[in-house]
Amino acid sequence: MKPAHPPRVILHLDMDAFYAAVEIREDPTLAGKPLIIGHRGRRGVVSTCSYEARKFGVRSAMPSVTAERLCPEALWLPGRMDLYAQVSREIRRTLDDVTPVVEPISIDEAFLDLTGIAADLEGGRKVARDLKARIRADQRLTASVGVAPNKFLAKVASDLEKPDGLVVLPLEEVPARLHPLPVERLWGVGPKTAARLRTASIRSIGDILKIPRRRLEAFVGGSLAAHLCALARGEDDRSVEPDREAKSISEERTYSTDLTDPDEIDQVLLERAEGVARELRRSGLVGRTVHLKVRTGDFTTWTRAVTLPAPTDLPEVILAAARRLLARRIRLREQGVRLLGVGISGLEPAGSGQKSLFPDPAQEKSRRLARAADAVRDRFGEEAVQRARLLRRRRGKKGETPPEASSLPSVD
Ligand code: TTP
Ligand code: MG
Repeated sequence: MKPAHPPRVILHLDMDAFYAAVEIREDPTLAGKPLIIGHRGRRGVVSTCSYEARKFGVRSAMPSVTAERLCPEALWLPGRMDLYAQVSREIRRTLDDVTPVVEPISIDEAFLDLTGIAADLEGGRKVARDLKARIRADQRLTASVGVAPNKFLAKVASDLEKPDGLVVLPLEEVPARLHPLPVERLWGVGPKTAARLRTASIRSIGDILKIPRRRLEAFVGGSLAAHLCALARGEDDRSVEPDREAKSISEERTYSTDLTDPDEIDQVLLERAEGVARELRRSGLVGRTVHLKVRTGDFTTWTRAVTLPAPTDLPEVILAAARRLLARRIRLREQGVRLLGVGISGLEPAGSGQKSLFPDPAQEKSRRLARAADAVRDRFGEEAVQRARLLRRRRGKKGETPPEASSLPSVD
């Protein structure tokens, strides 16, 4: 008898040493050499490097001075974002030929849902092989691909045999291939949680399932414990979310009681900025024009917008722009706020602009934190990760009603 639902077949693709590989393609004399993409010097950061440079310990996001010390003979290139973005778009078209269900994660990474296209994981392997061959033929670049019954395992699999890997990871192989990996590989485990887990002698993913659940809960709390155990068993039911052709992303809320306290208004502004930033990151997009929409108690609606010097997906940057609009371009007088919305337009794929190539370490840290929080929120919902600022907020929000069908205020 056939099962009611075909088995899920999820593919994760991640290009190998992406920026460096594109540079080597453009100048084959670089092949086989330690190559670092980034700016040298005290303020520089490594974007990525060739696998030859990795042998010396050089890594993405490392300060350039450290990389120079580890690998003095490395060749350095500043990077050409527009070229990498162009290659990324071309690869995306190849992925679109496989299935319409493509979820881009970053400039060189995407999930594809092959359910219904491949009958089972072995069918997925064939699709993956063809896809890699096509990328190699069209782009002269290698990709590493993982095929598994869910996103988490597919992502783990694509990383197992980098570069130029193709790993099919069925549930049966979870003990052999997933359990030996360090706990940091689980979504939602950052350095802090990893350190806490180490005090309980949990180092590998398999260790998570070895200690009594109660003890694990005592270390990381109940919901994170449940999440980690599910991942350690190789379970993950999130779906591949194809990116909509979004022209803008926005979030607004109407309040049954007008907000008057400036602190409270600032806090909801932060919440909306965080929501918009998170949606940008989920969609692999950055945006350039920040919009603010405010309806006051007397039903006057203000819409204001400002265009940033560079596109962003960071909540802090969106919040700062929204705050400026609120402070300088809207006169609330004694009117309370009945509706508040934050939006962003001028969207483009993350990484296609000039800015994100050599980010300053503070922004990079912020982005990393945001991504880690995204991973936990994806699993547990909005409340799972809240910035300290949001937590301090009084319990019992003021009669917040569900978001209106978001209409983005026009640019003025
Ligand atoms: P990654 O896929 O993380 O790295 P990679 O493709 O260079 O190497 P790997 O074979 O391990 O996948 O990131 C893709 C590109 O994004 C990378 O080539 C450069 C850029 N990038 C940065 O600019 N800064 C960073 O900190 C990271 C992680 C990536
Ligand atoms: Mg990559």
